[in-house]
Amino acid sequence: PQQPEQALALLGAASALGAPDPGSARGPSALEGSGLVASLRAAGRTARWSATLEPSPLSDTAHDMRTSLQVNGAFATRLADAIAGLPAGEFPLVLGGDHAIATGTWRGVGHRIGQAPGLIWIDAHLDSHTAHTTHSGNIHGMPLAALLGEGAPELTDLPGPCLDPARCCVVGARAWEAEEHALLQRLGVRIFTMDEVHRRGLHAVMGDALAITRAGGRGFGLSLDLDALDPGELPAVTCPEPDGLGVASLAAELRRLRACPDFVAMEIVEYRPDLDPDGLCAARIVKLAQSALGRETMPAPSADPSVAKVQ
Ligand code: 4U7
Ligand code: MN
Ligand code: MN
Ligand code: MN
Repeated sequence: PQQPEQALALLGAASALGAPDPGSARGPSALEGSGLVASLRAAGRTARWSATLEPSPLSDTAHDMRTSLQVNGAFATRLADAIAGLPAGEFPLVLGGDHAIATGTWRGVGHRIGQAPGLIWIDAHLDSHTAHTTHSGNIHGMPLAALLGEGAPELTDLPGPCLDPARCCVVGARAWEAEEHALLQRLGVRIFTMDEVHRRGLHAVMGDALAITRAGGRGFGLSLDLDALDPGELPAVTCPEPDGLGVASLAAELRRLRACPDFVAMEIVEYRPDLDPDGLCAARIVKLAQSALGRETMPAPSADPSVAKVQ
């Protein structure tokens, strides 16, 4: 099983430097305020809020591409260092922020475990542009490419190993541009589109995703972009896309992670508290985190007394 004795170290990454809207920068404080730590403790885990990283105030201005790459790279480097510096035996749960923070998260995790982790990237998007192919100029559309060593040096020259494309996959994709799709195809990253999820079911797809990312490695992680979920249930994200995953069905699949001793880190990104006035999305995010990280419980004893008599 996932080492339930491992304490969860929650780490806020309060950056929206990669996104077109500043709203996701408030994600960590909103999730902290919605009782995430207490909910994880209620699910049987030891948990603490370790720290929240804020971007330097100087980086919070309008940017050209070079400056954008620099400020996002600088933030990612600080995040990678913070993760690498967590006490051994703690499990990092990183709360965004926009998805550009992933550029730092998974390099830091690799540094921690001494090897590139396998990575399941659950997202409506592919996030695999480079500075040369991006249509929007937004850095949160680039982190998977950067983690694979592709793109500008500001995002790739970080501590810790780059990812191995053979042990990465994307789940839930339904909106991308041709260039980023071509990049992942060339590198051999498996893409489980929403069409495939509809055809085969999320259970079968997640089974394949776990096999790919766990094979021959020392550990694997999950990067959860909340826009993978259906905007009908989780609208408080920067880039909602119709026809996404259901909260209940994803939660059911995330429970499988509890049984994995090689599950080494998780991140949750792109939450926009400014679009969640009643906190409904926050409650669903807490449920998803509990599903992945709650302590594995024994099957409930049978309520039927005749079963006990039969031995
Ligand atoms: B997210 C986009 F053009 N591809 O590059 C881009 F459609 O981290 C979207 O997945 C990126 O939320 C979405 O800006 C980034 C766009
Ligand atoms: Mn993303
Ligand atoms: Mn996305
Ligand atoms: Mn987004």
